[in-house]
Amino acid sequence: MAKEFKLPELGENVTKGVVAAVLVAEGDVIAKDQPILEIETDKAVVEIPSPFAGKVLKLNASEGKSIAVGEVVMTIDTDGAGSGGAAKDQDQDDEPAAKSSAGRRQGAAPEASEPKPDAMKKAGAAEDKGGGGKPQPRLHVLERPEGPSRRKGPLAAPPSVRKLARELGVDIQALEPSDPSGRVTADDVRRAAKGAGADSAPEENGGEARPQRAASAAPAIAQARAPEGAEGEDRWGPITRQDMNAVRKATAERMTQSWTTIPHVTHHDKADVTSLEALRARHGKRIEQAGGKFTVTAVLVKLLAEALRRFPKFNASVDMATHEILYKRYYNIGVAVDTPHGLLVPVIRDADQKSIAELCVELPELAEKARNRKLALEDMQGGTFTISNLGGIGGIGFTPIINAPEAAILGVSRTQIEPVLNNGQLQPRAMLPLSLSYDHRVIDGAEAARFARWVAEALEQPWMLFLDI
Ligand code: CAO
Repeated sequence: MAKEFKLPELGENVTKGVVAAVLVAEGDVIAKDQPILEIETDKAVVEIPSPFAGKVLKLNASEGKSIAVGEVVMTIDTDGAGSGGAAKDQDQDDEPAAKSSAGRRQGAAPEASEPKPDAMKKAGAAEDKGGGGKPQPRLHVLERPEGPSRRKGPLAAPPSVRKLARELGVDIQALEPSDPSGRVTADDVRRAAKGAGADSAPEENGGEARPQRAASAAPAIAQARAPEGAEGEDRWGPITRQDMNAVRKATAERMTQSWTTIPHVTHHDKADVTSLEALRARHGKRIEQAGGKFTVTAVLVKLLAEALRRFPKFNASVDMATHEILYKRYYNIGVAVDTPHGLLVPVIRDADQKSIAELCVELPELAEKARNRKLALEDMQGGTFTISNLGGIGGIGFTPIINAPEAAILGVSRTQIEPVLNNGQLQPRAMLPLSLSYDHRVIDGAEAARFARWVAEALEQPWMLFLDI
């Protein structure tokens, strides 16, 4: 009996992906749960296992092809394929990948993180649409396309490429990827296995092949490297034309979607964090002994969870189809993390139920996970509000873009010692700039000003948290 297999849901707000690798061919007899494709989405490579055993009759996938969720990926003949009847019984619309992926996990590559049943349940419960608490396919977080020059952490490669590297005895981390995204391809691995150097044939994507990275290669030199791609020229001079990879495309699409559908306003304020800085200096060591880092970001996560409870619109989503505002009664705070692979936003769940000390431990752990590409897609889902702290780098303010379907995002810039007039006296105070972008369909300016003031005052006098005012 011929059955169609459609691309299952890949995660919240993910409607399509690009085929990163095809792992089976037409005519192959495959087992149930055997991986058939790797699909690249905006934040992960998702391994898609087959829900059926049988013979692949038709494969509607090739590397680089874009596939939408729900589109037919393959047709498979399940008769006499040794499926023990299980394949025949399973309706293809019945979340096949989710079921199959559970089986696949047992053979998971060690670098991939295991979604915990609890976390999965919570992640599902946290979604208002689409997720419905269903388990997701196996996920591998992918490098963001900053380019190899900015890389500080380990290289990313899809599971099939890692497998090939293992088979050919190639150390992936010693490679210099030819793809501008910094991702290692099968060709990089094969070239390294052959011992090919810089004079190898160029990649089909136009990227130049390079030799294996010497262990001592100086990152400073890499940072000066120009973007790679096809050389050409426009009216004014020479240019390099570089293909956006799927990750960049998806990021561009999501940012455009948010910026063009949500009427953004950014409200600016400043918080006097002089006392908080003194507190951090005084108790930083104790938090370190507990395995954490006493940071402004961790304090903000806690304060914001409380602020969101008091200002429910900032913890809401808007549904324009039904003209409803969906107020969430859980407080999951996303934190933008700058990683060598690009921007990732892991989510701290139930931040309201955690102490600042606990958050001081959890936040660096999540950031580390993000930097090491250990985040599962679920770790980045179900957020209700996002914080983006650029203060460690610099700046006096910016316009953060709302992480839809959330209603607001808090941008934080660098704390500066400023002269502040206090009772007629100029005093040096540590001032933290706050940039609150909000969805003006749900939130009005006065509400945003009150919200930002509450956060600023709570940073100035944290004991406010204990007063119900
Ligand atoms: N003002 C001044 N200094 C700040 C600061 C601020 N607002 N915020 C952080 N810092 C300092 C910290 O004190 C720390 O200094 P020390 O190393 O001397 O202790 C240093 O910057 C690094 O901070 P951190 O990373 O250890 O800890 P954090 O909790 O403050 O930040 C995180 C964590 C994940 C938010 C941060 O590492 C990060 O990735 N920020 C970038 C977020 C980003 O890219 N946003 C843009 C999104 S839109 O494209």
